[in-house]
Amino acid sequence: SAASARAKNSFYITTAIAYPNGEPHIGHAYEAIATDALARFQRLDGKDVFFLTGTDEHGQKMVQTAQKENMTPMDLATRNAARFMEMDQRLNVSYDRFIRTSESVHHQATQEIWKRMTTNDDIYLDSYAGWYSVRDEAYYAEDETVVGEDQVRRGPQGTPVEWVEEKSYFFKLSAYQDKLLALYENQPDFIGPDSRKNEVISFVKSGLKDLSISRTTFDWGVKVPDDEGHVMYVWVDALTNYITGVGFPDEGDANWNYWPADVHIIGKDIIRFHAVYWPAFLMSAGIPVQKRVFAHGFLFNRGEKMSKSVGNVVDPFSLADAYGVDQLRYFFLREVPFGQDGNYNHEAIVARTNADLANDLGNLAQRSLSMIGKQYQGVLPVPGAFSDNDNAILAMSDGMLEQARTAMSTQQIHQALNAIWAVVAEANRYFAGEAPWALAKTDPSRQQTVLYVTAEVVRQIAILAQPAMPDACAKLLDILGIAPDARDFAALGTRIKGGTQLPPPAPIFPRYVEPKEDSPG
Ligand code: ME8
Repeated sequence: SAASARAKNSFYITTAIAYPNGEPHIGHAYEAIATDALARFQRLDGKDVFFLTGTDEHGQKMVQTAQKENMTPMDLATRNAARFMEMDQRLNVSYDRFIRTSESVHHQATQEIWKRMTTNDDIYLDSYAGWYSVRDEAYYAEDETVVGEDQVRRGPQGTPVEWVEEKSYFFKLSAYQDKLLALYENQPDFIGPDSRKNEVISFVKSGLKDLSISRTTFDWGVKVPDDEGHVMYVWVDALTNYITGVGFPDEGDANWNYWPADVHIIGKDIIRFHAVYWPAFLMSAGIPVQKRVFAHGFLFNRGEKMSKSVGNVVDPFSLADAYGVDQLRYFFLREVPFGQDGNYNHEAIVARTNADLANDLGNLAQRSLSMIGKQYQGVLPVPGAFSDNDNAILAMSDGMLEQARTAMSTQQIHQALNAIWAVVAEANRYFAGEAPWALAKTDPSRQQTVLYVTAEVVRQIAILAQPAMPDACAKLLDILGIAPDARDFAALGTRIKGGTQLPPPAPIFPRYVEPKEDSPG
């Protein structure tokens, strides 16, 4: 059927939904950029992609921040959700839907999943007494907390916990221990990277307690059906965004075919919610579980964890202004092995921008295309017979797509870029070795072939680097005369056409030059 054909060719990817209790920070930008690169890659590879992002607007943290700012939680959420959308626009993040959990469709979806879990006999009323971190919006067992020298008790992520005692609904998480372990066993790709998978498996093996899933001491959240004195624990509603976003509970909604999600992209601090609680809720409600969760690492500014209290938060807007959007995107995706923690600082961003982009790719394109401009009036030469060197660089270039596919299928974005930049390096060696500038007089037909081969390799690089640098690659493809409908990965199966008139060349990757004032990194 059309629906199953589409289901087979579809790709559903999500970011975590951010707490809009403040402005977006660089960790949010990093996650959005990486998820966008993964989404763009699949689109260019012919998949029907749905990319969901948004904001997680309920919970005690939002209530407390709103109180401090003398606002309602709704006004605070609305103000900051707008900033998240601006960030996505600034960073060229190509989401299909931006969900806000305060939307009424989301309240309905969350009440529906709650009802289904109730029908499955997994929810009961009792009372909770234990530790809660408002900053993490997480319950912790006593043995997960420690009292520091400052006499403050903190949870495993270092955030303060407070004692909570109230009437509460519980989810029978303990009943899902074996089912979850079977899921990890039967679906070995369910959690990536492997280090996180091991962490989750040992957490589940250590024994699961039932989970408190409602609060009564504030009312900013999704109401519990038939018991309005309770609002749902924010994580129940937050996780449900992934199905609201594709039409749940309307299983006749065309977007419902995207479910189950191919991958949830999240940070390592929230793996437990996504790889333990979420599949348990879904199993309880009789909804297929997501295919995969991938946890990226944390970004640190010069080795320190960014936080407002430390005062080293660098906002994504100023970084984009300082270095350029594509330069910033490339830096994060190439520099930090996806799944590991990473550092960023001014010197590292400048080094990448100038070496990989301005020198290696930019100069190669600029030198070859300006030679075509000057010596051939901008007409891309028709090649003669290919030499062994020509065939070798073309073969290496033709091999990029499979390497990138393999890497991207497990979210190894940096590996895909490594494979592409290995060809950039080899193409520079080829160009220097063939020395086409010296061939103008001695062997013009050979010069024509070398310029053609170089243009073809640059075309392939530009097509494959689009997920990381959409705007710069579009400009590069413009000056190579590539039509807008010949820029997807299917176009890698053909060769650039010799004899075509190219537009005038223009520099694509400027060198970073230090401004007079202090730099923001
Ligand atoms: O956790 N480096 O929201 P959030 C990299 N609302 N990633 C980082 C980071 C850093 N320094 N700091 C945060 C929440 N992140 C919940 C999610 S999903 C149903 C609900 C990542 O605003 C973090 O790991 O605290 C998470 O994936 C995302 O940013 C949003 O974090």
